[in-house]
Amino acid sequence: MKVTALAAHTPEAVRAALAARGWDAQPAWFAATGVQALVVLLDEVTEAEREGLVRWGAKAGADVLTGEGWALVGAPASRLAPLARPDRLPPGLERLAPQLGQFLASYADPPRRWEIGGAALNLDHPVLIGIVNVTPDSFSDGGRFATVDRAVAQAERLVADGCELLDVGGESTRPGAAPVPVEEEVARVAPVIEQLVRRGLGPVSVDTRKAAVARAALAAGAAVVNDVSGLAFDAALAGVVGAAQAGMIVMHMRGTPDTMESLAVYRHVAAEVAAELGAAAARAESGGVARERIVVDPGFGFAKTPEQNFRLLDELATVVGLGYPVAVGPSRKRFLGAATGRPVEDRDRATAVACALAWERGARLFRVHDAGVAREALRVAGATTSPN
Ligand code: PMM
Repeated sequence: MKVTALAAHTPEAVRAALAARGWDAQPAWFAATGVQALVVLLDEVTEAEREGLVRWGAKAGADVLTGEGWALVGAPASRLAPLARPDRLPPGLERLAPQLGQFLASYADPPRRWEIGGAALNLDHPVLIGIVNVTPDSFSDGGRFATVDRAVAQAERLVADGCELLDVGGESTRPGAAPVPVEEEVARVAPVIEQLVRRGLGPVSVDTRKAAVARAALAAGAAVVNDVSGLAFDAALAGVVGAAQAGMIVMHMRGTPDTMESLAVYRHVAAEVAAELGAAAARAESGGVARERIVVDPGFGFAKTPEQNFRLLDELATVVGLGYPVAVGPSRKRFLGAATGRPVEDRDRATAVACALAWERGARLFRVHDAGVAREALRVAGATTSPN
């Protein structure tokens, strides 16, 4: 007999082993996701539920670690599956089924498309989102593309480098940035969006927290609204996006750019960011944005210390577990400078590595200032993942 240790960090190795033994692609993928070891953390668990889980774990051969109010369950996905089925659930564990079921379903069959205004983006490969900042004070390229012509030239470069969506922002979100009145923000972004769409450089996204700016941007041809406040800034924003049937990026942050640094306090950053982001995405859905139009983003650098950003990057699969496509925006951020010692204008290599790591953990969209190096890194990372 010969023993081979298979790589168990994703279902790929099992899928490949089964395919090599003649299995068809679909059954091989589903079997591979079934034997994949998963760990779920349950909070707000009652004493009776804890006891029920321990009993179930002993019978099912699952690992169950518990403390007061929580349980951590580790088992292959196929063994967890009965816990998500009301007809096979052990009595007393009914509260577990809906959320676990949603997680297992999206794990085995992740979203493959993102519906945006008038089109859809295919997520079977890394999708680059190019940043077109039209703010005079953005932290990395402030002032350089502050005119329409310059913004168009930058957009052309980004598209030539493989960007499939252009994100136009007219308000800096760095700490201490001056607030921009609605009329000023519209005057910055609307003419640029109009030009980009007219020249066929779209689809275009608008980076704004404000419903009034989003409305003007959508009228100018934007197909996506990217809200760094996760619908915490302007409650009317979801209705505007929903009515226009546009796409929406819901990003995680706490507080406002001025208060966020004092709010970077977490006991378990990935779990808390995922929970808060899940609530923000639910706000989007109940405000009228269809689920298939929503992308979530953990908000690197927003209310997170460098250490917390790295922890979050490593544990990004927890955010992916929400079941929405995940976008990330590590581009040129301070935590990359903390690791490399490089100044902001020399962080595109570090950005590319962060993007590749995020792809491996399940992110599908990557918001970058310079697409050239990121595209190469993501081509390599993407080539390690076979389409399923
Ligand atoms: N970061 C910034 C602005 N907008 N949007 C999303 N979805 N994700 C991000 O990480 C993000 C964002 C800040 O960076 P910039 O000032 O260079 O645009």
